[in-house]
Amino acid sequence: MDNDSKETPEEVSASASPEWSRRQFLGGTVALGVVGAVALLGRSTVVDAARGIFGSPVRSGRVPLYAYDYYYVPNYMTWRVGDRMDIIFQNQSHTHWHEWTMGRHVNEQYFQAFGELSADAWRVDFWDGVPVTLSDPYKIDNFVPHDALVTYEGPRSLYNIQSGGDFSPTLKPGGSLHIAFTVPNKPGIWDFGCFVQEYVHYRTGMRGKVHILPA
Ligand SMILES: [Cu+2]
Repeated sequence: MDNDSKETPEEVSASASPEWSRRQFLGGTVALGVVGAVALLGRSTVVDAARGIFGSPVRSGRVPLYAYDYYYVPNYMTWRVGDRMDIIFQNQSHTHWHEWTMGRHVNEQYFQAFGELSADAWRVDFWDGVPVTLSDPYKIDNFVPHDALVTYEGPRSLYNIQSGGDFSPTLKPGGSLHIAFTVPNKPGIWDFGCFVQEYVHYRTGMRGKVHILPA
């Protein structure tokens, strides 16, 4: 390509034409490859992989977590063991209920289930044994503490505490909840997700990851 500058305009147009076509072809092939990868892996997986390469800053203190139809912002976070977290969970949807659960090894056999799910979504619930303080409940549909050690600020009736399933605050449209805790000594990659409407939200992309670094 160093010779291009020495060519006359006529020669450039004559020689560049096939090269351009080839580049267009290659570009098209790469684009098809990316589309194929997205179709195979799902959009969120590709995004996660990219962020895994480039890293993300360690979050602590007040961190907003937004629920939309059907995704979270952010969908990837890095925490550090021992750090104090104040997750402000907010449902930005005007029409849908959303929850926030976190764990490992989703029970995929329930993906085809219909109606009520009686079992836990995660085989391992991140919140087991974790002290958590809930405050500022607003438009809470229900809250399942499971095996977390929960302190409730304000009237318990506002939380509509239920039993069964994983630790999961479920918010009505426009709802919000302050979830305060110290990151427990559970380093590694954790998944979070919303299993509302028989896993449809989760399967549609309403999920994310938290990478917990050792203290
Ligand atoms: Cu949801």
